[in-house]
Amino acid sequence: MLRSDPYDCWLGYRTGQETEHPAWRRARCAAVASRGGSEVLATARDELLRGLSGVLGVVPVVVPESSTEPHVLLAEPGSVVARGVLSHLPEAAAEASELCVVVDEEPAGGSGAGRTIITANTDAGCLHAVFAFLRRLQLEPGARDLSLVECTPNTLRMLDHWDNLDGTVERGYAGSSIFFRDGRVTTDLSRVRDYARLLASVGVNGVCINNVNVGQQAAALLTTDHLPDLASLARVLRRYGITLWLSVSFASPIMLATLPTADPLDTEVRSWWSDVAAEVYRWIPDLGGFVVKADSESRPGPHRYGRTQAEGANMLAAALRPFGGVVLWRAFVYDCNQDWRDRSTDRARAAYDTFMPLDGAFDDNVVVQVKHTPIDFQVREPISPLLGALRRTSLAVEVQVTQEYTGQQKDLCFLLPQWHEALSDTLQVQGSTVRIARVVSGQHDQRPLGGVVGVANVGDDPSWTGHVLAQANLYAFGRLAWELDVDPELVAWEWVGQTFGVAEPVASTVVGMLLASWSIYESYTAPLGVGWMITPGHHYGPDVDGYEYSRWGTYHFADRDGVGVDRTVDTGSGYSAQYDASRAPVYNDIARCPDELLLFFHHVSYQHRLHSGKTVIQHIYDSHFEGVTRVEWLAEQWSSLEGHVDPIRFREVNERFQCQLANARQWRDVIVTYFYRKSGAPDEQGRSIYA
Ligand code: GCV
Repeated sequence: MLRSDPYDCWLGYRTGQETEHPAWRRARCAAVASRGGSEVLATARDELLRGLSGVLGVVPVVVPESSTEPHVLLAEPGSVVARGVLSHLPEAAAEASELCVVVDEEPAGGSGAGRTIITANTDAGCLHAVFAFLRRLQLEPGARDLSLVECTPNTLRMLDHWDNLDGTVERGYAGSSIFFRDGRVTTDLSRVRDYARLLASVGVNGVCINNVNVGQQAAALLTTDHLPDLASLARVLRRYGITLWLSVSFASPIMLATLPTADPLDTEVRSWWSDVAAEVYRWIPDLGGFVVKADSESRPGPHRYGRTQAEGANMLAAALRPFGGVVLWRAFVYDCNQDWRDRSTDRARAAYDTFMPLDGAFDDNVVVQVKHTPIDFQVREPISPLLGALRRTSLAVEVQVTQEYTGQQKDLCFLLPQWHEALSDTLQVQGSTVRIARVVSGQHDQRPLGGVVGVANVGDDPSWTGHVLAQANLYAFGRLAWELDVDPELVAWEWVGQTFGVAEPVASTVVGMLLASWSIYESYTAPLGVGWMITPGHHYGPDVDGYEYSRWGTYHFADRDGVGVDRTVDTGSGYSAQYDASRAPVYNDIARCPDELLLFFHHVSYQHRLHSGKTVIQHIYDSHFEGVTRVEWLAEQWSSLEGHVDPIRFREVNERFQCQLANARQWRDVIVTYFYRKSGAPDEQGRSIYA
């Protein structure tokens, strides 16, 4: 059994796989780092030595680059060796914003002599290549050749923290902020350093440390009261190839400078922002830029001044341009003061209605950050129609790693299958089929900026994520940001192998649990894509009508005859027409709409028959009863690993499953009872319902 500290996550480098394989012999014999020009290269060299000694259990000997001993060589970009390696790559690699390469040079006869060269096209890439090499070394102990090429087209691979300066984390389920405490940036940066290492190991290259809901306290991050501390923090991130970003309030000129307005076309406002940008970049020359939530959930924005989202974003972009900064402008703009009586307003429509008319109006250092779902990260929603529709605007797709609506890190829910299902698909763009990944990265429209942003799921909990198995979501986020259509099963194996080791029965048991978990979570919560049956405010556990008569635009319209939201063109809100030609007719047609999204697009009777052959009401009963049985299965699977997983992690995860079981039973009983009372339809299997 491998004993690992949960704090190390997947970087414990204790896989117990020492072998006498030739490739291993080479790694054991020697390691040569580059001459180590930049700080990132120095980090890469240190990590290589640390990884080799952790995995092999010996301290590698550092030999000169020219050594004839078998050795591992970290070749810095631009060096003769690196240029030689990169010039032999396939053409596809030329499109990459970053590429990592490992080449095993094995002389004929496979004696284990020769070199393993690790290199990349950038210094940060070298660090990512080291991690990729160490990953393969651990996961494929039998591989004769450890060569690999990994490229990413995504320039933005970033985590957004919803951390507040008082140390709380909005929608955080893993303790307090690792960045802020008592109104200030934390001074002990050791945890930030360890976090940066975790992120760099999966290629993340940006971190926005403060909540997009920026209040008075956080607005002051732009002042010299905080900038020296932020500069220290940026220095720590920089060593890991990660840039710092800040969320700013659109009303900052009013909040910090007592200007009477924040109108983006006002000259004084514009020059105030330019001065602020100059000061911020004086302290943090490589700041990524600003993240902005505007005109959303009571946050100020350009609409207050009769200006468009583009006018607002471009004003900030102009201030950041001289310093190479970028504005990440969120598309999460909607009216949160809706009247539930008014069925003509549909929150799902909001982002598209606001941003489509502005396609092409954003400056080239603005990236519009689009949640991957049209409303708000429910367990099941369709993909946002903006992805693929905005063609003259740089894009970043936003996913929620923190499990606000998917079990809050008490319930197991491995999210990569959810992200994969939406983002690995294709779209019809002007008659041709295009991969969403190419649109998001900017490749399809030759836009240099593009990528993926995740809402972070970590805090100061000893395991970072509260639920040890939720570490898999952080790992998976990095792999998704690198390669939008990465295979969830492969990633699950990678994470488990590096976290618990590759030995059985642990590896395949945990992989099986992870891969089943999203579908299990969906089965005992809101059915068939309808969403929003959660307890208002904290969003954990069921409250079917909790949001039904509220201002938030989140309704299910269940009555005695049926349930679901009519978003069709003829009789509903017309939302289905926002999709491309491959999706719009399918979603709009009750006969073709996929079962799992039926209630998102249609209001149907309880006796409506699904493609599965079941009626809607029977599906609700069956999925909720089965959901609980499947959670029992999860708990049993984990129990079966007692003695194979170290006691600390075993106990902690076990406790979470007890909590998940209670939650699933509550969901089942509330949902089946609610729909039985509404519909009066009996369960075909006569199970216990609280009539
Ligand atoms: C940061 C949802 C969450 C909010 C969050 C918001 C957003 O509404 O419940 O906590 O605010 O999304 O993405 O801005």
